[in-house]
Amino acid sequence: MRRIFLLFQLACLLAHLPLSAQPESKTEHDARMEWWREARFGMFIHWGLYAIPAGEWNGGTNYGEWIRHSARIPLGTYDKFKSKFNPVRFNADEWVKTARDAGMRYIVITSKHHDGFCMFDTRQTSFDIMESPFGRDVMKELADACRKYGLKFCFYYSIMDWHHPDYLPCRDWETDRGADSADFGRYVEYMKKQLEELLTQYGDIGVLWFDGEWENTWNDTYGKEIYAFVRKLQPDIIINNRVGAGRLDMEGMSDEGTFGGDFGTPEQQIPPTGLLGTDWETCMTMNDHWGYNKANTVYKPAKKLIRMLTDIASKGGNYLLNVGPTANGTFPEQAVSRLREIGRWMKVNGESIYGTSASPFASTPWGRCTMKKSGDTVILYLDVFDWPADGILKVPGCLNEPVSAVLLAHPGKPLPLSREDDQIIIRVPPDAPDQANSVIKLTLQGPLDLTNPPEIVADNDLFVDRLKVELHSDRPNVEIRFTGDRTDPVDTSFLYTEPLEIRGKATIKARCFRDGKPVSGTATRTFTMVLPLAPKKVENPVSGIRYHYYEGEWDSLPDFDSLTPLKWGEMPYFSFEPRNDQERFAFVYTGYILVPKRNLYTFSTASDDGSRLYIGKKLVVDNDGLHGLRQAEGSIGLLPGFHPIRVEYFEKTGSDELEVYVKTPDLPKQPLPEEWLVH
Ligand code: H79
Repeated sequence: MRRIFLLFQLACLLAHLPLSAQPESKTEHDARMEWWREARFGMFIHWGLYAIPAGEWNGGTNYGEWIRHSARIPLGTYDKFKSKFNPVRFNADEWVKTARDAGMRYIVITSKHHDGFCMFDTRQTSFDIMESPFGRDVMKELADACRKYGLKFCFYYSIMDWHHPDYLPCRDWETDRGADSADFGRYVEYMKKQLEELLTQYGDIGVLWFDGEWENTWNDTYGKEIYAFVRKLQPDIIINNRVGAGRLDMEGMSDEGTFGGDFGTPEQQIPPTGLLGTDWETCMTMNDHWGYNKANTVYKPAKKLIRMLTDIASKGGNYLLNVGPTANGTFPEQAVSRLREIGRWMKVNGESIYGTSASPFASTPWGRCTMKKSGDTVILYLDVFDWPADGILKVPGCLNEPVSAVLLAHPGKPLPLSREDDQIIIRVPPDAPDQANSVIKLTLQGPLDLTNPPEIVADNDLFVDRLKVELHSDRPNVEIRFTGDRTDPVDTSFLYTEPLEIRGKATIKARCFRDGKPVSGTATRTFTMVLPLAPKKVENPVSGIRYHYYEGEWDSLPDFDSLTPLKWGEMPYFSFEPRNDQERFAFVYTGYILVPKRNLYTFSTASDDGSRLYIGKKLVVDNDGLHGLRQAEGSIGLLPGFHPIRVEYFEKTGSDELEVYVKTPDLPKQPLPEEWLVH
């Protein structure tokens, strides 16, 4: 049976359960996450047999840690790298000191990547470093060095394994590993035995960083089991979201209602804004490869890396920056020099990174901002990327009394401060002390009092009959006044005291006032009432839906009317079961949904690749295009009864997945119930 069925039941079960199998209070969770949130900056290390070919195979030079897969190297050929692995210049102390001197507080290293080679002493396979000429347990040496220099030691572990005889799926090009005798359950047992070794042989481990979870053999049931297993062996450990199966695309966050571990993992990208209330960590390479590639000598400049670290901290995330060591056991020179430059910057400016929280400003024209609160004092670290030519730095929209400002580069020299309306004016020297990021530490008398507009909070911009709207501001001593007639709020406008109930199209404008004077910008949000669609008559409905199955190669959903389906029929729920091939196929599902009451219905699809959902003639969800698991949603008003539904889906290559969800103002997001589907 397809994974969607499993997920369907699971998502219902899991929706309101805490992430771990053992119940954990928020206080306990915060305590477990504390060192990680404080650290903000870590080193990723991708090291394995792939360092030997160093990215080159049969004339191609663009390979990395995926080389066995991308170049389709036979198992027997790849295995021979084991007898060549002899990194004689490896020195654990040197690696750890390089990370420490760069300001990094933890190291995450590949104990096993997708190629299945184990870089640690394992009794579960002979495909490990102990059987190489080197024969030393580098993980033990690194664990000891991390302890010595005060860094947290953490393991990366790939779920996907192209080497193990029981791992599934096999690739169609694999000749020496057959699917017939493979047993995925047995593979999971192998994983558990290895995880037990990793969690008992090397002392306290900071993070278990899973990866390679996206193939259709992995699911949230396994994810939950492995998560609980790991936490049982080391209760304080932190586990990334790739232990579960709900990660959406390389943006790295997990889908609502799936099993998301302890933090999200954006890969090679930084979220455009902070992600409120979630922990996340951007992992990134300095050049274009994770594993060592000798031809790829262009690295991001240190200035760019420093600004990325700052950008991430200003959005409340961690930065896990990768190094791909060579086969002789050294870090590439380009990586070392950049780490040294970052270290120089961190030595001066580290306090603007460690233990800070996200910027409280909506925007900071000259750069970024991070924040620390202690008692009645608020410290803002102003990360100035664009140094003001006139020597005047303006902090807009801040009503707090400034106490002091200094450049972290010259902590002994206070900078002159003044105020112009809601702007704090800081006089700065003519030249930036740092080309990447000059940090000004601005100390304020708390609590924070920024002129950010109040928040207008509601489920949706659309509604059917009525909508609850709340206005929020966390500022001290303000009242919120609002209008519903598109005029700007003044000191005599309606005073907000309790949630509003909207019963017709309305534009709400809201603003904060203190002593009769406006002390914020104005927030605006428009709400639209929609007419719910009338249901259709359906003669003799039977449960399930119709499907039409197509084959072809597309980059977006085709015009199905001009195509001939290869198969059609009925099925109980959206499934790929009837397909002939794992790739280059499409399904169109049609039928009716029986909705229970007059309401606003919000549908969403999570799909890889594209999908669309229509109710009647209206396109409600547009999630088209070639992409990894991605989600999109849309809303429509419906009267109780039968409504035509049409879901289109296509898959080009790689993973395939389709999930359809529904929510209403009184129903949390859940897979579209099977009982609603008829045809
Ligand atoms: O361990 C690193 C990567 O190997 C792993 N995650 C990070 C932390 C990763 N797995 N998959 N991906 C990243 C994205 C998928 C990339 C692919 Fe390809 C595109 C796989 C096949 C096509 C890149 C290009 C790898 C081979 C060719």
